[in-house]
Amino acid sequence: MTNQDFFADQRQQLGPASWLLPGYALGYEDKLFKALEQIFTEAPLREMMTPFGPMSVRTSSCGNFGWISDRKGYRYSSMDPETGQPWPKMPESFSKLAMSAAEEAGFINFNADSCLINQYNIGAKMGLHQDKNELDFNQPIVSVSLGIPAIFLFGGCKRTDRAMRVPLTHGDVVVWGGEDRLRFHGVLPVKQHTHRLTGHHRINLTFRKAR
Ligand code: MD3
Ligand code: FE
Repeated sequence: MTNQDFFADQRQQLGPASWLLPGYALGYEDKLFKALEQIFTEAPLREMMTPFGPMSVRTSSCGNFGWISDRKGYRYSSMDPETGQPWPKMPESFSKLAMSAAEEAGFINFNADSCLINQYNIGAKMGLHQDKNELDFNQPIVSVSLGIPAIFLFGGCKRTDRAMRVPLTHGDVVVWGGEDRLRFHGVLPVKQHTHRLTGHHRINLTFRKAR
C-alpha cells in the first residue's frame, strides 16, 4: 500500500467538504519543528489584542501575508506590525504539506500564501468564530495540529448551531472547504498534558489563501 493509499484509507469525513487526516503531518515533523524555530526568531509569538479583549493564544505568521488583530479588528497584512518587517518566507515543507493534504480532501492546487501559527498554553482557548478575512471562500483551509491534544469545535453556519467535538492530536491535519468553509469553529480550553516536542503547548498551523 502506498503512502497515499494509506491516508486515503484513514481519512474521516467531518462534513460535506471537510476531512480529518489522522497523523498526516507526522512524516513532516522534523522539518516543521526546525522551520518553526527559525520563524519564531524572525517573527516572535505574541499576544494579540482584539476588539473584544486580548487573545489567550499567542500567534505568529509566515508567508506573503500574516493574520493580525488589534483593537480595530482583524485583517491580513504583508508586514509584521511588531518588527516592521515582512513575515518570514513560507518554508517549502509547509507549502508541500498544505498542498498534498488539500489534495487528499479533493482540493487540487492549493497554494497557501499565509500560515497562521497559534500557540496554546494550558487553559488557552478559541471561541466560536468564522474565518472571513480571506478573499476567496472557494479556497479551502488546512489546519495542522502539533503537541498536546485539544478538542476542536465544529459548528454550523449559525453561531447557535450545535457544534461537533473533534479531538485533535499531534500530527493530525484537517482540511475544510466548500460548503463547510464558513462554519463556526473554535477550540475548548486546552487541558494539562505534556508532549515530548512542545512541553505544555499545543501548536496549530492554519494554511490559508488570503488574497
Ligand atoms: C472550520 N484556529 O486560527 S484551525 C483560527 O486550532 C482557528 O488554532 C484553530 O480557527 C486552531 O482561525 C482551528 C481549523 C479551522 C480553520 C478554519 C475553518 C477550522 C475551520 C473554517 C471553516 C470551518
Ligand atoms: Fe478559525
